[in-house]
Amino acid sequence: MDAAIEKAWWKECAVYQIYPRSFFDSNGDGVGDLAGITQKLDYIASLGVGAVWLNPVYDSPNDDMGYDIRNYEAIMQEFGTMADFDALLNGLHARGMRLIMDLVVNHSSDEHAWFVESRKSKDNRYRDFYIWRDGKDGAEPNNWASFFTPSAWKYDAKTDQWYLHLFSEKQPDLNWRNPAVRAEVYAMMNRWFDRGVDGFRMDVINLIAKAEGLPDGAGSPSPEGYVFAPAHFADQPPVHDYLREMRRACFDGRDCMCVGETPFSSSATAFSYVDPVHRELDMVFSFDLMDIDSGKSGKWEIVPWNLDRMKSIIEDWQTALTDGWNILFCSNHDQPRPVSRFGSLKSEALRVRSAKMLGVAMHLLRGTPFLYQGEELGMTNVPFRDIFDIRDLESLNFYRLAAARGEAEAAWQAILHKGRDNARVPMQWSAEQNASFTTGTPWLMVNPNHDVINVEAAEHDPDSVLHFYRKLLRLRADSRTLLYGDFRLIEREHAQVFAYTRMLEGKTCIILCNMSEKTARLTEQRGGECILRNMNGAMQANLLEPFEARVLVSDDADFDKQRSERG
Ligand code: TEU
Ligand code: CA
Repeated sequence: MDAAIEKAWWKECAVYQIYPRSFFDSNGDGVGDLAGITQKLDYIASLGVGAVWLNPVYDSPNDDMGYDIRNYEAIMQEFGTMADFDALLNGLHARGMRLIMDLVVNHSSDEHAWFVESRKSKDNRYRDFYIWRDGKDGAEPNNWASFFTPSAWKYDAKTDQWYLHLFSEKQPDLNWRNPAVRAEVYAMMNRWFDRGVDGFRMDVINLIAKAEGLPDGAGSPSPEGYVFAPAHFADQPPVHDYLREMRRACFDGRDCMCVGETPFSSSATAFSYVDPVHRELDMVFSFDLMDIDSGKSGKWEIVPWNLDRMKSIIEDWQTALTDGWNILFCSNHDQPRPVSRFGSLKSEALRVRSAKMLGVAMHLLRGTPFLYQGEELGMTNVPFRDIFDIRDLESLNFYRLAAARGEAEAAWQAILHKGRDNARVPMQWSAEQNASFTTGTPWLMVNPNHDVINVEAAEHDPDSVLHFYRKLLRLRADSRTLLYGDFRLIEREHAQVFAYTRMLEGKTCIILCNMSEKTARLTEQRGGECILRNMNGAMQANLLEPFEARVLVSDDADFDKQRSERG
């Protein structure tokens, strides 16, 4: 069996994503920090994860919460010191866990020394570290919209030119065509590797090459008259050249995990990045599932998601990456909480059951599970009171523009549903004040439901999402069938059930998830021993209770052996 499978630690472990600003505050300033994470290392280890992905911790003015880096090799003052970083890294390694850093090199902060120099003059040696162009007829060089602002260009009077920023004005895009930029980035990455980090999650890495000549985008313009043009800045051919160069310069010879965040990539394009022949990246984050409830005009146009589409997306990615490897996730710092989005809050019992079901549905697929902090508690979206509770510039900019068009209320409803702050409120440690996240004033409000949803309560509740997630990850780790088995969709036409099998050398696991609030009748009897279920009570072979998840196994000697060994 092993001969047919290319095993790797980063395929077998689960990864826990920590948003440091909101994980735990050790010094009472209301902002999470590295020392706070170190204080929680035993909790993190107790989840059964093999690695931690830290959102950016580098020096930053925090225009985009750390995704605007001012110094790639200094720690953000609010998060602590490099000594705090080393203590966290050593603490993770001492517990057999690895550390994955967030690498944001499509753009830097406009306060980065490179950009401060670059904007000084057209002949400055750093001028070409960024993308500067003359205007056209007194306006922007092209019609591109940015993710966060109407135009993707900002005029700089000092040199009478415009610079490109696909995100905020304080996030100028780096010019990856410039070999000096690439050399600086690779050297910086190698210094972090030499410090002991175990890999990188690379922010929007498929956007680092822009189309030759920066042509205007086609398609319907935004209300402000700009066109969002990923056809000209996503998955451009030079990205492969840069990633292969990066692998040679940084990854080769190292036992590391390097994953890419690749918005807009199709599963076929994703495979071109993770194809084992070149293995530019080990795996990528897909957006298809995260955009399942986005309308034509983007994330703020909320449309109902449907199960048939979810099934076809998952089957597409599982199939396309059969010879590659998938990241399994439904939660991160940019996305609303999955239990609010795909589960049920109709009752506390259904919140707990549907949160567990979503964990089974996602994390027993073929790939590496990425859990986002609080997912293991079934944390929910937040009842923000008004726009003044919001901190994320993506939401604030969207709201301001919508309000100017008289659409404030519709924008507010969209923010409540899909604003990124939903996932960024403080981790809920207890029912105490501020959920025991801080003894100070939290930088972002704490969800009032921390009185019920918190780590302390979950530890004392054997039926909590937390205990279930631990079981789920252990079950996966103990079974080569769940780690490396093939994926096959079953119950394809079922309107309520998402189900699939994982098979390896005649051993089969059947994963059954009723994603609806009604009892579901399976189309065929599903035999086998039930080794995991997200609820107690009588179980009928071909009926699934609302939001019930069930894992069946057929004569899989692995489980018997592992279970008897574990006792
Ligand atoms: O996100 C990239 C990205 O595509 C997001 O803008 C996403 O589409 C949007 O947030 C959905 O609401 C990465 C980081 O994860 C994000 O936090 C940063 O703001 C962004 O890049 C810029 O660095
Ligand atoms: Ca702090």
